[in-house]
Amino acid sequence: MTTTHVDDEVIDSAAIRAFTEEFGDRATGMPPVVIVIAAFNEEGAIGPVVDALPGAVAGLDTVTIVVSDGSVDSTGKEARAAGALVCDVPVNRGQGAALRLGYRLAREGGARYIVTTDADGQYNPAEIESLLAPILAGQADFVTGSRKLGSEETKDPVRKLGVRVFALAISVLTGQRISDTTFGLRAMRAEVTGAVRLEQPQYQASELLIGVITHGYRVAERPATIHRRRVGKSKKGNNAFYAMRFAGVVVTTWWRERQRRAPGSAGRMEPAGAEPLGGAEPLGDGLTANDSGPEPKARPERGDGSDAPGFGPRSLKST
Ligand SMILES: Nc1nc2c(ncn2[C@@H]2O[C@H](COP(=O)(O)OP(=O)(O)O)[C@@H](O)[C@H]2O)c(=O)[nH]1
Ligand SMILES: [Mg+2]
Repeated sequence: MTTTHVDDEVIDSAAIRAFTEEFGDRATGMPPVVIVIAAFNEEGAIGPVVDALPGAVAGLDTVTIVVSDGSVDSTGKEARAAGALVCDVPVNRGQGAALRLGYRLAREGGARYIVTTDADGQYNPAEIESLLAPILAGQADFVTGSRKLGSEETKDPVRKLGVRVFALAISVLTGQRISDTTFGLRAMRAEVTGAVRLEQPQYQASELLIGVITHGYRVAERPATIHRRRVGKSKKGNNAFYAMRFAGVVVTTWWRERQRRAPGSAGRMEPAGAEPLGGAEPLGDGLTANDSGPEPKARPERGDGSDAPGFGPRSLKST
């Protein structure tokens, strides 16, 4: 479904209102680590995934938010039964729109760190801790898992080639060496999600990654595992369609970010999610009142990234 910015805001606001009414203090006083999952028709998969997530990571409590948009099965019911806070969106917009809303719920609810994973059991929850570690140590602001540094179950040569080609393309375009650009298991400081412009309704991974890099956040990779989907099938279409859409997002995001950073460009961006949900007071910069996490080396200006380093080659930060 195609929605305009105004439609999106109306849909998000209604969903946030319903979420806050349903979960009350749990929605406005989130623990430090919030795990966000976008789920679409993931009955049979989402319950075990939520069940397997850790209640604490590195000594920090977690909660899981599942954003289910337009699911016509029992995804929401199953996720609630497993203990997740579920945000039901009546229309299907895509994984990007769902994650954007989930980030907002987490950030404005007081999260310090946001972790993403998928509803289909392709990622290993035991690896969350190693992704969060560089952030907790103050060495990174955004950490993505990498199947190239870790392992993958698929034998599909086309998917494998796609991962390599997109990693090379984004590395060349941004100057940040990256080996896996579509890994769904990631960890980041919550403020990152409010600073980067997120507009892609479905193929969101490269928009987030390119935005994070071009805002000057410190990016790292950690070895991680990706399994084959065991229940249901991919919502992203076949390989050719996926690759085409993904390539389109890479090019348009790269160009948009280049324009934003061009000398003389106003480069204004709407901060995502202006209103706190109630519990946490935003302290400018997208930080919430309970944020005491490490500072980025050079904290980018919220929304305009004017102090971010250039697009040229940068030192290798991924490990
Ligand atoms: N809320 C929401 N989640 C989606 C949508 N499309 C995909 N997802 C979720 O995004 C995650 C990744 O999707 P998947 O189809 O497995 O993509 P793939 O792993 O890249 O092939 C899963 O948790 C899906 O349920 C959507 O339209 N809305
Ligand atoms: Mg999947």
